[in-house]
Amino acid sequence: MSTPVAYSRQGDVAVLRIDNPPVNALSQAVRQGLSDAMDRAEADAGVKAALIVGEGRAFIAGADITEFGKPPMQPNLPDLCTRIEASPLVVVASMHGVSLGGGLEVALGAHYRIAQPSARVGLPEVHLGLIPGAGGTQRLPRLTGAEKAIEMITTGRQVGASEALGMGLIDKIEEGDTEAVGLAYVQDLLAQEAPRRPVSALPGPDAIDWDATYDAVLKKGRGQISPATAVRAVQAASELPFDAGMLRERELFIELMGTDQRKGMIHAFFNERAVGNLPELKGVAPRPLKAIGVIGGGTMGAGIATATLLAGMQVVLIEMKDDAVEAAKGRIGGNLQGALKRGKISQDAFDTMTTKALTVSTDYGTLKDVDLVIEAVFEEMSVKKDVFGKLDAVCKPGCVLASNTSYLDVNEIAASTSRPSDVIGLHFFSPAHVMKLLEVVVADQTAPDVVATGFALAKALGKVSVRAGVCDGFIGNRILSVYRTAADHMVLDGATPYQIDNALTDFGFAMGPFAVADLAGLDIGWMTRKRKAPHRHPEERVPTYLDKLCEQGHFGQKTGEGYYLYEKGKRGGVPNPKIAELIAAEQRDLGITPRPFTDEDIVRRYMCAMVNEAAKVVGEGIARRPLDVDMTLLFGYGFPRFWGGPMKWADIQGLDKVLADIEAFAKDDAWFWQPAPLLRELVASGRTFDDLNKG
Ligand code: 3H9
Repeated sequence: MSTPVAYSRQGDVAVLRIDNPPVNALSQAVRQGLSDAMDRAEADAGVKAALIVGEGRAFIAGADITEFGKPPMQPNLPDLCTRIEASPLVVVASMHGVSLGGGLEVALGAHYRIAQPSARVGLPEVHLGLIPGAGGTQRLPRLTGAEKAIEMITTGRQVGASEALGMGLIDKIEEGDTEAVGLAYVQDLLAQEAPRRPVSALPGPDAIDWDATYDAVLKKGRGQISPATAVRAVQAASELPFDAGMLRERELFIELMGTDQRKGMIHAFFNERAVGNLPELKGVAPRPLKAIGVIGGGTMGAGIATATLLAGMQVVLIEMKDDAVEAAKGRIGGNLQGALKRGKISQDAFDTMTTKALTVSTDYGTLKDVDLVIEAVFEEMSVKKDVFGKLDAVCKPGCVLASNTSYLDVNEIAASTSRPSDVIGLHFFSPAHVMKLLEVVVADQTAPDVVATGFALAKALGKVSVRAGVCDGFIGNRILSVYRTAADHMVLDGATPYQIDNALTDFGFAMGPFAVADLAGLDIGWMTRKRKAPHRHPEERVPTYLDKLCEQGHFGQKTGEGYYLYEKGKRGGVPNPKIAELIAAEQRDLGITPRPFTDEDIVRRYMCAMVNEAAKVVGEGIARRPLDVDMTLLFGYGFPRFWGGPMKWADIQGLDKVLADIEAFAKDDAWFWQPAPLLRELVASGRTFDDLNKG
């Protein structure tokens, strides 16, 4: 049977070469191969040292994540690392690309480590809801001390080679072929008669204030438990002998392996990658993407232009008047200045982007050569149609015409042009050069290669792209409007906006819905309420207390007053007492007796509303798969990653329980809580949302 670990001999050195594309994950076959190759090296007469190298783009990217949740297969990784370390040979790891998780743990099992200047190392297990489980929490702090190890493990941060050298994590940096530089290093060590140097033999790290560190990391994790658990594992490295520390690490690792958070985060890991792979686009080539047009230089247009410039493309931005041209240039320049300050781009790149790569003009004629144009003007159908008419007249044949609308009918926009098959929705999230999500909205007549071009653009911009169908709000904003409504109903019935915000940040959201509304601007919701008023169903419950605040010109953070009061220069706000008065007045008018809600009630209603609407969105084909909804909420709406997304959350709760809750809520408000047919179907057939992802 072929093994992914090749064995060869270079004089008195055995070379163990791991070749398991794409990233040399430590599958069972690789673990077995490494173990066998170590046995062979030790039995090979005259061999004094073993050199471990990786083929392809990484040394080793870590344990094979696809094996998690399945029955364990021998040899296990901690034993393998211990076995490597215990070898009588001098063992050296020669690292390139990334050495992550179990990959770094294998290298820490070696006696010496050499790396390419471009190599990066890290222990990213917390991003999977885990801690390092093959000695990383015990060996790393023995080399770096507790504080640096805790910082690396609890953030999952990747460290570059020179920083790793400074931390004592690696011993040497050398550019060149990994095997050649590794062999030269081994020969040096052998010539100096350098001893085997097991990290486990080093003393454990000095004590720090473990409880305070644990509490601080727990708080920062906003509900995520693995980073704080890592602190306890490093504490064991300080307080226990090595072997007992390893047992403690194993115990904690296995405990985390059984958690819902681990399931949620691994769901997020794989689906973040799967979401852009659409079966319908297999073999469909995207159109070229060298020059991009942007219509409108407000916050959104300038953000889109910034993201596009940062991806190395040419941008032509159109504004209406000369002063708006200057303002747009200023906004884009400001965004790029931020990237320059953070070291994301060089001064040279900044100069090219702001001068050569960017044209801002009032003349639509300058768009004649662009490959794709994104309209980001006022959300009003007549304005959009006017813009698309102009684009239709000036853009070259084959140019993709995209709208950044967040809820308008892309079919209607497409129909206003002579080339509906070239029209698509590209819904960016503000600030567009920061937010990772892009909804690619496919209209009835959009050509497949135009869809492929939307996805190719997203990839070039480093975004997570989700395919959405046409409906009011597409995937994200449509679902948002429903769970926001559930929150509004709870306020009418007795929960305060502040209790709701707190319950949801405790659940893991970055911000609660009312703090978000203040940040986005209360005028947006006010306008939407007015827009929707004429078509409203008579049974729909819509609170109006906030309109009164808006009528007084209070729109949230930007005016200093909303659900919260904001003091200049201070982060966050304090509850606005006017809100309680306005709510109480509305409750009196409607004859509602406020009732108490527990935090659990709040989360349950909010999440059930989200899942129910999401199930309708999937059932209607607006989202093709539940995973598309999960990634939309994760990357565009601050949904806690450790739950994997609302559909994964629902699967974990049990869909029968979610449906039973919705049916119970419907007893008080049957119009709002109409169970999604798809949810009923899945419960009846005993399936999960995740089953639909596999189809
Ligand atoms: C661990 O090590 C636990 C131990 O402490 C203890 C154990 C007892 N396994 O991201 P890409 C796949 S936990 C399986 O598109 P890039 C990935 O799904 C692990 N598969 O490329 C994708 O597949 P597809 C700690 C993996 O160049 C393909 O490889 N390690 C794994 O943008 C290419 O990936 C981590 O958490 C894996 N470990 O980025 C590292 N890794 O083509 C996780 C990747 O079918 N990985 N795949 O979609 C990464 O961060 C990035 O993948 C990496 C490459 C930086 C390596």
